[in-house]
Amino acid sequence: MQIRPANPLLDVRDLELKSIQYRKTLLSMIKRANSGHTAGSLSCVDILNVLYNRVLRVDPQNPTDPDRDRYIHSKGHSVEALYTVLADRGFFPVEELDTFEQYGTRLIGHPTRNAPGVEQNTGALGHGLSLAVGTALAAKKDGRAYRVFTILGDGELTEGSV
Ligand SMILES: Cc1ncc(C[n+]2csc(CCOP(=O)(O)OP(=O)(O)O)c2C)c(N)n1
Repeated sequence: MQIRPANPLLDVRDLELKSIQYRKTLLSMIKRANSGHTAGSLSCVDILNVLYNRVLRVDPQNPTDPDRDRYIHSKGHSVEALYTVLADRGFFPVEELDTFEQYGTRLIGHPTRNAPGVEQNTGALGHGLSLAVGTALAAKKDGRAYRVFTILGDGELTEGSV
């Protein structure tokens, strides 16, 4: 498999600095759009930072590699954090974050696969876990070694489907 983790040379201090920048970026997006989920994005941005910059084997230049790890953003309302990290990883230009929630944008208020790097459409609370389990089962059936990650909100955990 060609895919490598983002940058194994990033140390904890580098990641801390990225988290500060990510927080500024996502707050700016929400302020500019006058719309968004501030708390939910701030609560998961550190996890996404470590996932995308240290853990996930994904390649922005080859986003459909069948062996890539999958991340499914079950708490889809916290989309600003996801877009911020995906842009920083190079899945799409950072400048595109300015189009968040604007008419015609790929970066609408919940994740869709129109946005490069987004694996699944999410936002209906509780559905992402099922998608993640199904994706993991597919890996087993296909004999592939990719890993599947998801994040759910605490309130989301009370959804019946979870
Ligand atoms: C099925 C469904 N019901 C309601 C909503 C509206 N909604 C979006 S976010 C949210 C609260 C989520 O709380 P939590 O899971 O604790 O997320 P966190 O605050 O940790 O980000 C609700 C009710 C939704 N997106 N989907």
